[in-house]
Amino acid sequence: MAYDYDDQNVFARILRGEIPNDTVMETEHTLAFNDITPQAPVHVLVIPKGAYVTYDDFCANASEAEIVDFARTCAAICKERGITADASPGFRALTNAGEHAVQEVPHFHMHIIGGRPLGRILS
Ligand code: D5M
Repeated sequence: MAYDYDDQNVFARILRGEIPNDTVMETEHTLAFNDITPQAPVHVLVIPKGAYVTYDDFCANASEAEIVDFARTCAAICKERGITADASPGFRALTNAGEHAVQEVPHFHMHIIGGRPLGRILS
C-alpha cells in the first residue's frame, strides 16, 4: 500500500516557506534545520524536499540522486558540527516511522544528535 502524504504537515509547510526554520544546510534535494526542541547540543533534522512519509517510503520511492544527496548531507552536517566518530566521541542518527515509533511529523526526517553522551537505546 502506498503512503498517503499529508501536505499540511509542519515540514511540508517549512519547505513551502510558510513557517520559518533555523536552516543548517540546504542542497538541491535536501533541507537540514535545527530541531525546535533540541535533546542535545547538536540536534539537527534532515529532510528530503520530496513528499515522503517515512524512511522506507523514501528509500523505496525516491530517486538515487535524492537518496545520495540526503545521505551525503547527513554526513556533511556531522562533519561541520564536529561530531563525526573519527574526530570526536560520535553521534546518533535516528528516524521514527509510524505509530509504534511515535512519529510526530509525517514527513520523513533523520535526527542527527550529538555533543553529549547519549546512552543506550537498545539493550
Ligand atoms: O520528531 C519530530 C521532531 O520535529 C521533534 O523533535 C520536534 C521537531 N519539530 C516539530 N516542529 C518543528 C519546527 N517547526 N521546527 C523544527 N523542529 C520541529 P518525530 O521523530 O516525528 O517524533
